Amino acid sequence: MRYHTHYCTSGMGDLNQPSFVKRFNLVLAMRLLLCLCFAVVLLPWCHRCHAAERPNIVFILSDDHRFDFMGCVESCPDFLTTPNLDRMANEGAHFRNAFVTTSLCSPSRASILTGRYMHHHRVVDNQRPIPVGTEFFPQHMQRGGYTTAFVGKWHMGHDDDAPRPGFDFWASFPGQGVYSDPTLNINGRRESFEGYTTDILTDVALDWLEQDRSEDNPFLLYLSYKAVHYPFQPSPRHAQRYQDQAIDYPETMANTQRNYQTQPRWVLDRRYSIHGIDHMETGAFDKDPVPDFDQLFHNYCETVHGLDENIGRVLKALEDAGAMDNTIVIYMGDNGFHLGEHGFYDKRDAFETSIRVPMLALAPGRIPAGTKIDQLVQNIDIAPTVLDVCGIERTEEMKFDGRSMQPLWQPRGESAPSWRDHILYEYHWEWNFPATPTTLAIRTDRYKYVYYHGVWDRDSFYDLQTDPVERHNLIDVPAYQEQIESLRNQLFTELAESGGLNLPIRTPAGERLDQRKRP
Ligand SMILES: [Ca+2]
Repeated sequence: MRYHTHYCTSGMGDLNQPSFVKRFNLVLAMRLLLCLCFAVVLLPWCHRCHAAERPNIVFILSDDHRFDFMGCVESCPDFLTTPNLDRMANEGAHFRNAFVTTSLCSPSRASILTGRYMHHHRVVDNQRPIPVGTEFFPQHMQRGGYTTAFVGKWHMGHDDDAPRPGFDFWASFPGQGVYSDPTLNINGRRESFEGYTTDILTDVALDWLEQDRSEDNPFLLYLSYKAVHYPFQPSPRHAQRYQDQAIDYPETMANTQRNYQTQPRWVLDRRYSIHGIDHMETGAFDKDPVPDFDQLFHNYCETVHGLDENIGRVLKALEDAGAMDNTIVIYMGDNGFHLGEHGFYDKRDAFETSIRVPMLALAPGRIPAGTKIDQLVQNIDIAPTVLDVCGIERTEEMKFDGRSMQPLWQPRGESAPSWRDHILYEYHWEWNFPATPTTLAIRTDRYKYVYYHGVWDRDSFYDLQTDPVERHNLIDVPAYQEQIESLRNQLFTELAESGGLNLPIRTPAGERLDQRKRP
């Protein structure tokens, strides 16, 4: 009951200089003294020694947080404030072109943990656990001497909250979890908590940081928030915070001929599905009472605000502990989210607001403040990046589709590091939510070609430079046919070479939400 008592009464309480703060402070003081003694003759040495230390990793994952709902992004709503995420961007690196390989919770989480495409890890929907025997990057870190912890939403399969391989400490819940009063499986024992889940997960994570552990072992904290997944639910202290703010509706939200005349038919059709603006769950457009779109939008922003506040608590705790100088904090979302774009409030498809994610990295001394990274990076890059920065030796068995992003933030020579010039995207049709077809896509820094499988419809081709909101599908424009064919060939050649043309048909499982509310 220790956790229950502790957290139920702590709420958003301060750390009050816990033991790990004092321990780190003592260690910091000793290091400073040592460096001072040898400063004159050994300063260059000290610097090199420090840089060679194996860093701690705090990897923070959120759910459905779109890339531009951070104050540091120009298209962020004016009223939404995210000072802690902005701080990470200002004092660290902001990956301004970060994407997922699949825009859905479980497949994206599996891609982060394995560094592999969905067609390799085989988690193609939200209904099933990851295949037994799958290797996660925290397992490699454990073998490399890291102490590891997982706190929060796992969500691969709905029923099982048991500890997974790769983590010395485990605190999680089955499936999507709840926004308040969660029950957590902590190392195999269930504990009930009272309060807002985002706060409680932070409490549990900070408590784990407090615990005594070997000075010789750096740590990995994998902190995976439930927020900001639908249905959005802000903390009571943030409810109503943004309710009176005017919303700037996306250009592609209205059901007009201009918005839909060149798009595939399924796009218009999806407006009337459970993930569409004109479905029963949204009010302003079809007269249902709750929640209407404005309410949805405001709730989302308030939930993001609570997430940001808790990320601030993590940063402060590391800072108070004096641990920030040897810790790399990475923040990202598991997929994007439309808030009205194309008539949707969901993800899954290959449109920009679905596949883009926020990604930030803060590491004073390692990553220069204000670093802006514009290369195309993806969720599959996380695993190889973390192993690289931690100096974990790569073996033959470690197969990653992504690559280490470390060269992107290290001081550059005269030329930029070589990097991919396009990304691939894949989404597998779900029996539970049939409005979005199986989708394969290739995106360069300017163009996007999207192939839809198993549906009588047209494909998509967008020029993101002249049409960043993807309103005009150019798939039938004669002038682009050569380019379209070239991208299509490249997409299928790369997928074939990677074994990506054999997506499985699964036995239907879970609830089917296929109501179509089309006039
Ligand atoms: Ca998600």
